[in-house]
Amino acid sequence: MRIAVLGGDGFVGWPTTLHLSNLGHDVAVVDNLSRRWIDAELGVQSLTPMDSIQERLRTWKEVSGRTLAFEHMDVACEYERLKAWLCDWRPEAVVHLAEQRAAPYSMKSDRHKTYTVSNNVNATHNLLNALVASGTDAHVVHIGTMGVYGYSTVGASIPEGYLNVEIALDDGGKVAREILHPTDAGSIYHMTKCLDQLLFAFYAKNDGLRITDLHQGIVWGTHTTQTRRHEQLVNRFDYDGDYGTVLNRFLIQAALDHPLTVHGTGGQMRAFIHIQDSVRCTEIALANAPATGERTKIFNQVTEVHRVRDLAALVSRLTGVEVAFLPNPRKEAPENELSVRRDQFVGLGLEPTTLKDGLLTELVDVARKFVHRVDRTRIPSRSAWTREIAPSLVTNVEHDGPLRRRNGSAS
Ligand code: USQ
Repeated sequence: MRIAVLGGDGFVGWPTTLHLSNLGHDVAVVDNLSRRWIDAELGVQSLTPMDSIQERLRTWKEVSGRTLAFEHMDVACEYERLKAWLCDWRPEAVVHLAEQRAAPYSMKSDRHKTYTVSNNVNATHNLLNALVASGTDAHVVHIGTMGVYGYSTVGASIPEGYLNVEIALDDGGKVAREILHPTDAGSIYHMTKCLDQLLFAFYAKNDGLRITDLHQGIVWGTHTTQTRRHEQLVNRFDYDGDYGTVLNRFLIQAALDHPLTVHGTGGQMRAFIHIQDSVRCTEIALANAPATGERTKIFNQVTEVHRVRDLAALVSRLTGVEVAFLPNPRKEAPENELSVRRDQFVGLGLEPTTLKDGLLTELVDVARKFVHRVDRTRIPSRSAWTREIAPSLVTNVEHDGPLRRRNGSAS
């Protein structure tokens, strides 16, 4: 299949690209390299030493004999170019990851909110619009988030995208309907993924676009089988307070002997998936496209559910590093329950990598190996969800450099 991976230079995009290329697909990476610019803006770098995209492509060709096309393009801003490129390259599938994916980054300031909304929503809409306008019948596989549902429960597992409801009629009767599960975003970033869902529903209904939306949990791990094939193919690993996700952060903190930074009581329950399973899920989704005219297919892309403080306790037990309970920079429920349906991927052959199997390898192969590259001052999460929360972060973390404050909000 001819597959375009939009955002193919990112944390999930790069291993996805290699995985699909290795399966024999003809793959093009489309990326504006914004993640590299954001590293420069934040003054951080990936824990793992990453090469340029051109070097990565050259190395892949050397290792696998397979060529990857590369288009340096901003799909959120260059609509006409995107349309022309689709006409020219004619993908049969598009994997869409061309979105700003960090919740804390999206909440840093009003500028970051505006950037995240305009980048993410325009990228999605430009893609759908250009597919229709160019007459490209490509299956769109979008990497969405579990965060569209929110993380609360009424005691029922979260279904895969759609909810059965009964509506009371004016005449006293009742009618059954299946609706998109209501959204409850916890950050501007998560909200953009909620808006994406509405765009998908519209374009599937109006134009018959074939779309799959993958509601992914928190991805942990670094390597996949393909990124391990050469040191220059290594995946990025974010540990900083904006882009580092919770379990990967705990692992690098443990390697540094830095107290594990639990927000609040750590009672937050979240869904997780290993990076190897993430790329496998995309492969499965591509092989199971909806038919023209079918509604958007939605999968919950998660393999395990854990509470943040339990993860911290697990890493602490493995390494002897202490746990620090810090003021929470986010506006989120201090404690929640989470139960998620995930039958579809397992039914289609996914064999999950569990924390039990992968955690130690990750600690030894990645965190301890590259610990010398860490800037400890980048570890604290300084992005406050509200002005009221910001002052509590001043005393937030040990081992910290000076905290800059702007307009009453920490940055
Ligand atoms: N947390 C800590 N300590 C830390 C970092 C995070 O206690 O040092 C807590 C947060 O307060 C939050 C939970 O851990 O309650 C998860 O935070 P996270 O940064 O690991 O994940 P999140 O911001 O939710 O976003 C990540 C990805 C995003 C993806 C999402 C899936 O960055 O792209 O969509 O996970 S989900 O969480 O299921 O919505």
